[in-house]
Amino acid sequence: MKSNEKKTNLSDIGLDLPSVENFKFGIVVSEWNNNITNSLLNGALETLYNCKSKENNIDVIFVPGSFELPQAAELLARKNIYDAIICLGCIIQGETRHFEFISTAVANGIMKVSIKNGLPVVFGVLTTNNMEQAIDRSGGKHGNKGIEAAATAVKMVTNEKIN
Ligand code: DLZ
Repeated sequence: MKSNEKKTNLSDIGLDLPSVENFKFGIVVSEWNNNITNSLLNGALETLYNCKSKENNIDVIFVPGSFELPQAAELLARKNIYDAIICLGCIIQGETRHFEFISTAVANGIMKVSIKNGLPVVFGVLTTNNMEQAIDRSGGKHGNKGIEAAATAVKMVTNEKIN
């Protein structure tokens, strides 16, 4: 696929990526809705391995919920050993405003960690109205956002104009 073609399913960007053999990745995974986040993790790992990443260059860290993703990402960033950090989570709308608070905090928190540390910290967090939408985006009819998150990390670490 050419870079200027319209992509209707962003999981396609995982098909044509450069090698990341010499880069180190941290993947932070929320245990909340772990049926979904495990699929996101599998998609992310598969993508990194397809780009020649080695197992010992990928650290996977689990946290209780998506709210903890920015906290863990910040602690990983401080180690100064990662080229990129990928955050994977799934926040599903409930009956209260909890969803909005967590989604906003996580998105802002991940951006802050990224800017503060000058490091790609990828937002691989599903924010859906229901479980069906989450299933569709974690290996279903709308692809796997874990693949897209890893592909984003690969593109960021290999972009010579920003590194
Ligand atoms: C508490 C909570 C709720 C209600 N829903 C979700 C969710 O849909 N997805 C998710 O990743 N985490 C959820 N959590 C847990 C919070 O992210 C967090 O772990 C707790 O509020 C403790 O800080």
